[in-house]
Amino acid sequence: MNSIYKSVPVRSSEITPKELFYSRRDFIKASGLIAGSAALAACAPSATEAPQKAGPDSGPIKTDELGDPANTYEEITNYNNYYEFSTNKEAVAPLSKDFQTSPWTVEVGGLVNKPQTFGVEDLIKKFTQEERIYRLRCVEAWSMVIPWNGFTLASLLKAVEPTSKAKYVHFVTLLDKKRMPGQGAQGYPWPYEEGLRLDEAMNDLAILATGVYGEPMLPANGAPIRLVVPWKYGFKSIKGIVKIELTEERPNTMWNTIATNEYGFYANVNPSVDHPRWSQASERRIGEFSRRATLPFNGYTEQVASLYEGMDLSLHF
Ligand SMILES: Nc1nc2c(c(=O)[nH]1)N[C@H]1C(S)=C(S)[C@@H](COP(=O)(O)O)O[C@H]1N2
Ligand SMILES: [Mo]
Repeated sequence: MNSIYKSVPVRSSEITPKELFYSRRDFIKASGLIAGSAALAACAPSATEAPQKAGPDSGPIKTDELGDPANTYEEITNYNNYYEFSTNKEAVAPLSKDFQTSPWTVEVGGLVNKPQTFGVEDLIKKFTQEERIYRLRCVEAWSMVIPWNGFTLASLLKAVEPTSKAKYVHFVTLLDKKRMPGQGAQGYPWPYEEGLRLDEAMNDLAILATGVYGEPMLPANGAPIRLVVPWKYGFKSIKGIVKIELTEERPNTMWNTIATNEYGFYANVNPSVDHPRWSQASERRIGEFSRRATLPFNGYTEQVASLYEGMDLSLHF
């Protein structure tokens, strides 16, 4: 997780969306430049001239509630953190493309009255499906805007009825070295595991996602089912979930086990608490060329700040 300074090459896909293409051509015409690849590269969009982004269906541009355009489907599905496949963000998509995501079950148990194992299809049928356009802020100081499809984690938790003893929710990724070649890497306590406090898990922003841009989720994004908690650093949003367990004790999380002082349990996006090795004050939105300020709770303060009342946020990184 220390490759933040690695530059991301401009993909042809960042140039192809027609809205972007035409706006650049207009600029080229206006400035009297000759259209060509060098000229196109030279007038890369700035942060003030927000690039227009299109989805796989080239339908209307989707934006988040702050008005920021969603990243392209290309960007979202080809620049990924998924250490079970590779630590190289651009290698995840090719290495995971044939990963079998069906059949797939999620075991939901622990301190609940109604433990149950669900097929992913059943979850999609049973719970109200929604689109949520969320910012994803990686702890490595890059971000994207992603239109997810999924359902609230609260709806699933209510269905299994947590007992009064349940205080936390523990999530576990599939463990299968044959299918997830990155799990052969030494030094990681596989399987990937994550956790939330029960009240965080019940917050309406927390979803289990099964799709992106209205398409079934691809393996690179965590298919068939992954968590999305947009006010926390990206590593909390665990992919390829096979088990959800309600517990009384705070669960282990893989990144906290590896580096306790770098990746806390809470991991709420907080521009005023730096990572020990880099600043968290700003971020690079994938597809943009200048940095932007990181927002407290990744811009979701209104929805989540009450969860942390009375906590010293400067300590809970
Ligand atoms: N199982 C698992 N989940 C994971 C990861 C991982 O390596 N393994 N990486 C995390 C990190 S660091 C980030 S930033 C997000 C990236 O999600 P995306 O590739 O869909 O953008 O997934 C998170 N979930
Ligand atoms: Mo991340």
